[in-house]
Amino acid sequence: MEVRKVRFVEPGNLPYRRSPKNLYTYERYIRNPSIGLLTLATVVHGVVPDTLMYSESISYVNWDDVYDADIVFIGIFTFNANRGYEIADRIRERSDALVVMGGLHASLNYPEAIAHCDYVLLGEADESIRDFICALMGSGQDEGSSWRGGGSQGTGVRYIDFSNFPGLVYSATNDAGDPHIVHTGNPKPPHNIDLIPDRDLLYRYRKMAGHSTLWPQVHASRGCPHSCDYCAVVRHFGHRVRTRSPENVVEDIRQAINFHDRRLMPRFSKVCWITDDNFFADRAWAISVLKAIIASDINYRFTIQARYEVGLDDEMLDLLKRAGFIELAMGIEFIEDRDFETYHKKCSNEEVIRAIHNTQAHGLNVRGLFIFGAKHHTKGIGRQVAAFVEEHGISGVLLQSMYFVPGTPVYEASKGRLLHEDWSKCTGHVVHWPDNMRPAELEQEVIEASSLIYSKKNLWRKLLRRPWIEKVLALGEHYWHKSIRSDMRKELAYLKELENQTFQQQLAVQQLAVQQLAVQQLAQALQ
Ligand code: B12
Ligand code: SF4
Repeated sequence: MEVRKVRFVEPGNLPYRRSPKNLYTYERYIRNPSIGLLTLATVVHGVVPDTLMYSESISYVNWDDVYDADIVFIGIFTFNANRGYEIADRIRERSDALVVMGGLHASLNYPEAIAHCDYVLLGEADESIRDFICALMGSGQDEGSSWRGGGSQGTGVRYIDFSNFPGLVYSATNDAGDPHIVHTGNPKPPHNIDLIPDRDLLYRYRKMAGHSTLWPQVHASRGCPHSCDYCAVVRHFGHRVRTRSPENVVEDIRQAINFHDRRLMPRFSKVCWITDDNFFADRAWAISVLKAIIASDINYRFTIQARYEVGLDDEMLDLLKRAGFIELAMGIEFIEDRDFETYHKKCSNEEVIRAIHNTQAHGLNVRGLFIFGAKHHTKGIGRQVAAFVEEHGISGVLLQSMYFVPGTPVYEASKGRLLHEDWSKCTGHVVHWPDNMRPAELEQEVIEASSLIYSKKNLWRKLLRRPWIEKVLALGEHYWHKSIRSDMRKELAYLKELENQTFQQQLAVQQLAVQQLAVQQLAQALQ
C-alpha cells in the first residue's frame, strides 16, 4: 500500500467552536491536547513526511484534508469515545482512508471500538505504530522494526498477514464465512519513551497556545505500582514504572514553555503541568529529574499530580520547592478509611492529613482530587468534603463522580448499577445508581461541595491574601467551577428523568408480580 499522507484526529468533547470566550475561559474546561497522540504523530512524521494532527480541543478540523489521507489514526479516552466513533464512521463513509483507533478507551474496549474502524492498535503505540505503517507500506522489515512477521502477498491492505503482529485487533471471517474479531495478543510496551513531541505537527496549536487555559504540559513517566479499583490508567500502562531520561524531560519542559510563552498575548497562568500519574513512584529518578530542573536555566512554575506519600518525604518536597513547583495535585479521593479499603487504595485518612500539612509547611499548595459516589457515601458528603477542604487549607479541587470503564474492577463490581454507557457523560457527572442516594441527589452533592468551596467569600479571601499568580488562578477557577456547576444543574434534569423511568419500570414489575400473585391465589381458590 502506498502511504503518502497520514492524519491524526483527537475528538473533542465538546468540539472546538469559535467564541470570544476562548480568550480566557476557553469553554468550560482546560482544553490541552493529547500529548500521547502528538507523540505518535511525531514518530510517524519520521516515516511519512506528510503527517499532521488535528485536535478538536484546539481548532476546527479540515475534513477534506482528513478524507484525502491514506491512514487516519484516532485516539480516544472514555470521555471523547462517542465523538471518536462518530468521526471514524464519518471518515469510513466518505473516504477510502484506512481508519485505525487506539488510546486508553479503545484498548480497554476493543470489541466496541473495532465496530467503527479497520484496526485497533492496542496499548502504547510509540514503537508499534512505526512497525504497523512499515508493514502496510510493504515489507514490515524496516530498520529498527521490532516486528519481523507478515509481509504483503498482494497489493492491498487486505493481503497483509497481521496475525502475528502483537497488540492488534481487526475483524475477519472464518472459513464458514462467519465474522469474528481477531486479537493478536497483548501489546508490547515500548522500550524507549525518550521522545519530545513536535508541537508544530498539531494544526493551529502554535496559534492557540497563548491562551491562558492551554498549559505547557509534559508527561515524563508511565506505569504505577498500585492497583486502585477505579483506575483505568494502570490497566492501560501497567504496573512497571518506565521513565524518560532527566535530560530529555528537561528539554521537553523547555520546549513546552517556549512554545506557549512566545506570544504577543500575555499569559495569565505561567504554570507548566507535569501530567504523570505517579511521578514519584521511582524515587531516585524523580530526584534526578528535579535536580536537573534546578541545575537548568529554566525559571518557571510547575504543578504535578501526586499520591499522598510524597507529602511525607521532606527531601522531595524541598527539591520540588527549589525546582519551582507551587502545588501538588494530590489524589486524595476519599475522606474515610472504609472507602480507601473498599477500593483498595493503600492509604489512610490520618496519613493524607499529615501529608497535606507537611506539604504546606514546605511552602507548596495542595490541590485535592476527590471522588464522589463511593459505596458508603450518604447525603451530606458534599458538605463533608467542603469542610475537609476548608479545615486543611486545600487550595483548589477537582470533584468528580466515580465512573466505570470496562476493564476496571469497579466496572465489573457495579455493572448492575450503571445508568447508561453514554461515555460522553464521563466528565465528572453521576453515571451510576449509588448505594445510599438517588443519582440526582449525588449530582447535587457535587454541586453543593463546589459551591461551598468556590463561594464568593472564599474568592475574596484568596484575592486579598494570596500572591499574584494564585489570585489569577483563583479567579479563573472560580468561574471554571461556576460553569461546571451550571453544566451539572442541566444534568440534574436528565438524571431525574432516568430515575423516573427506573421507578416506572420497578412499579410495572411490582404490579405484574401483584397481578400474578392474585391470579395464583384465584386459581388456588377455584381448585
Ligand atoms: C493531561 C490530561 C488531561 C488534559 C489533556 C487531555 C488530553 N487531551 O490528553 C486535560 C486537562 C484537558 C484533561 C481533561 C480531562 N481529563 Co484527563 N488526563 C490527562 C492525563 C493526566 C495525561 C494524558 C497523557 O498525556 N498521557 C500520556 C500519554 C503518553 O498517554 P496516552 O495519551 O494515553 O497515549 C498513549 C497510548 O494511549 C497510545 N495512544 C493514544 N492515542 C492513540 C491513538 C492511536 C490510533 C493509537 C494506535 C494509539 C494511541 O499511544 C500513546 C503513546 O504511548 C491522563 C492520565 C494518563 N496517564 O493518561 C488523564 C485522563 C486522560 N483524564 C481523565 C479524565 C477523567 C479527564 C476529565 C473528564 C476530568 C474532568 N472531570 O474534567 C477531563 C475531560 C475533559 C473533556 N474533554 O471533557 C481520565 C480518563 C479516564 C478514561 N477512562 O478515559 C485520565 C486517564 C485520568 C485518570 N486518572 O483516570 N486531562
Ligand atoms: S495510585 Fe493513582 S495511578 Fe496508581 S493505581 Fe491508584 S489511581 Fe491509578
